[in-house]
Amino acid sequence: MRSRKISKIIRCILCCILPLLLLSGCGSNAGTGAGAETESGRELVIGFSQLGSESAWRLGNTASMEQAARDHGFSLMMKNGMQKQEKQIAAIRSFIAYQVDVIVFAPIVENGWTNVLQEARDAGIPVIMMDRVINIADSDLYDAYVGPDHYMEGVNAAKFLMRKAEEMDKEKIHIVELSGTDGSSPMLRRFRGFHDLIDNDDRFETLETVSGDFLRSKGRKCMEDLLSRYGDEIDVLYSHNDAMTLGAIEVMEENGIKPGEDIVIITVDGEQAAIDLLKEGKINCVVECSPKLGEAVMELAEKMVNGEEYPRNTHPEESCFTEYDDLSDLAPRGY
Ligand code: GZL
Repeated sequence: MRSRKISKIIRCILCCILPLLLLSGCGSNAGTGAGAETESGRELVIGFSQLGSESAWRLGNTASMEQAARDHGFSLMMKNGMQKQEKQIAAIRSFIAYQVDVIVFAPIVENGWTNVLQEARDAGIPVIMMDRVINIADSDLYDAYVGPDHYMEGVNAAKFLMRKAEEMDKEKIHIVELSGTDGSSPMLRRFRGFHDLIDNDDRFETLETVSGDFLRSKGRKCMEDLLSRYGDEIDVLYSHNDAMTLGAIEVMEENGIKPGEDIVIITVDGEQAAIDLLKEGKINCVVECSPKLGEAVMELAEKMVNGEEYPRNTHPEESCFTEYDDLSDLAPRGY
């Protein structure tokens, strides 16, 4: 009995101190819970590799993970990959060395994860992929995915445009596209979902797709370049996230262009700032992508550790907000 108590105390100390040691020097933040026990009496430690802090969406996602870990009384050991896959791989390796109970990671890009996931598998640690998906030959190297369906987001963007085109009264509708981080699943799939519908319809022509890396600053820069190349040929902006859209809108307004009128704007995420602009008529369509994934992740982690059944894929419910909708009752977004 006494020795159980002592080992519990040691474990508690390790839970509190080791994460701090592991995190030191990497400039990231961590939400640490009390190292609570699951039903089976084990204290649950989650190693979480977040990919960066590039957008309000991402900050909302991090906050959701921290809040859910606190609610469940789990210890969350988080490392910020600062947009670098190598940093994420190093973080996952440190979680393996620490022998966390579950590894959660938001993969910055789709490729290049096989070795580190094999190492997690060899160590017997379950892995939850969160937010973005990967491209891997052996899909058994991760255990579950919690996150959106990025392909459907692209489809929803295209469906709005097809409806909008009916009232645009143009023979050809010229589109410019701001895409997200190259090689990332939201970039690849939002592109494909959109183009699978649009490219077969000769009303539409995509002038150019440029990567703004999901960053507001790059959204600005790309829009400046696009305007200097295509000027008022541009009828539509399709942007893979709100952060880039906000940057692009600033540039349009500086150039005397009315966003939402002179250029139809379709954006993805659903940050409060984008919804506000939709209500003001400066954005025409916001495809929702929810960052609030923490609760589903923690529930899954608990099931995994307790040996209960769990779903392989969990997608949050998402919708699409457009200028055709009554948004007066829309609750604050929280991100
Ligand atoms: C979406 C996610 C994207 C958001 C961006 O699942 O990976 O990354 O659209 C974010 O805003 O930075």
